[in-house]
Amino acid sequence: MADLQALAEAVIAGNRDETVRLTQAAVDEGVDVQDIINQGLIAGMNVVGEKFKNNEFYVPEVLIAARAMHAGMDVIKPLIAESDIQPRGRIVIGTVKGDLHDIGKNLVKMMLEGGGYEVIDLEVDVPPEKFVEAVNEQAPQILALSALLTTTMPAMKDTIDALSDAGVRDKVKVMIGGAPVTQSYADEIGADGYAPDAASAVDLANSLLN
Ligand code: B1M
Repeated sequence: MADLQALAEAVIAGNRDETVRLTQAAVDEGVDVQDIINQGLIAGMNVVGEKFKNNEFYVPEVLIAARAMHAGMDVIKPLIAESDIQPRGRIVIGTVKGDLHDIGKNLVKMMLEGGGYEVIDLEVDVPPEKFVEAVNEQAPQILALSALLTTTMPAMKDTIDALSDAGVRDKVKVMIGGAPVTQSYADEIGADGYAPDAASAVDLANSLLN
C-alpha cells in the first residue's frame, strides 16, 4: 500500500531518489494525485518549514528538501496537467529593482510551491513597471516582493505606488520580506503583509487568500 507518510519523510530527509520512488509507487497504485501532493509532498515541506522556523533546519536542509519535493512533483506533473487540479493560487515573485540577492527569494518561492501555489518568478532587479506588467498579464492573487538591501527597500514602495498609478492595486495582495524588512515598514508603505522567513511566507499567503 502507498505510504504517503514515508513519502513526506523522504521529502523532509531531502532524499530525492526515495521521494521519486515513493511518488511513482503511489501513482502506480492509483492513489489520488491530490492526496500524493497534500499528504506526501506538501505535508513534508510543511514539516521542513516548521523546522526551519524553529532553527532545527538551516538553509542547506531546506534547499535539499525542496529539491526532493520538486523531483516528486516532476513525477506527477503530467498527471496534474491531465486532471482538473487547481493550484491554491498564483503568485508573482521577484527581488525589487537594484537588488541582486536571490537566495532568500528562491527559498520563499520553493516553500510557496511546496505549499501548493503556482509561482511565476521574475528573478532579480525587477523594476516596478515589470511587476505591474506581470500583474496585468498573469493576474496573480499575490505579488511577493523581496529586498535584501536597505537601499532597495524604497523600490517596494515604488512598486506599490506603480500598481496604484496603473489602477491595479486592488487586484492583487502585496506581501514583502527580506532581511532588512519589517512589519512596520510593510504598514508604512501599504503592503498587505510581511513575512520574516520562507515558511511564514506560506502561512501569510494562505491568510491573505482567506
Ligand atoms: Co550582499 N549584502 N551585497 N551579496 N549579502 C548583504 C545583504 C549584507 C547584509 C552584507 C553585510 O554588509 N553584512 C549587505 C546589506 C547591508 C544593508 O543594506 N543593510 C549586503 C551588501 C551591502 C551587498 C553589496 C552592496 C556589496 C557590494 O557590492 N558592496 C552588493 C549589492 C548587489 C546588489 O544587490 N545590487 C551585494 C552582493 C552580494 C552577492 C552578489 C555577493 C551575494 C548575493 C548572491 C545571491 O543572492 N545570488 C550576497 C550575499 C550572499 C549576501 C549575504 C552574505 C547573504 C544573503 C543571503 O542569501 N542570506 C548578506 C549578509 C548576511 O545576510 N549574512 C548580504 C540567506 C537567505 C536565505 O536569507 O535573503 O534574508 P535572506 O532570506 C530570508 C528572509 O529574509 C526571508 O526568507 C528568507 C528565508 O528565510 N525573505 C522573505 C526573503 N525574501 C522574502 C520575501 C518574502 C518573505 C520572506 O515575501 C515576499
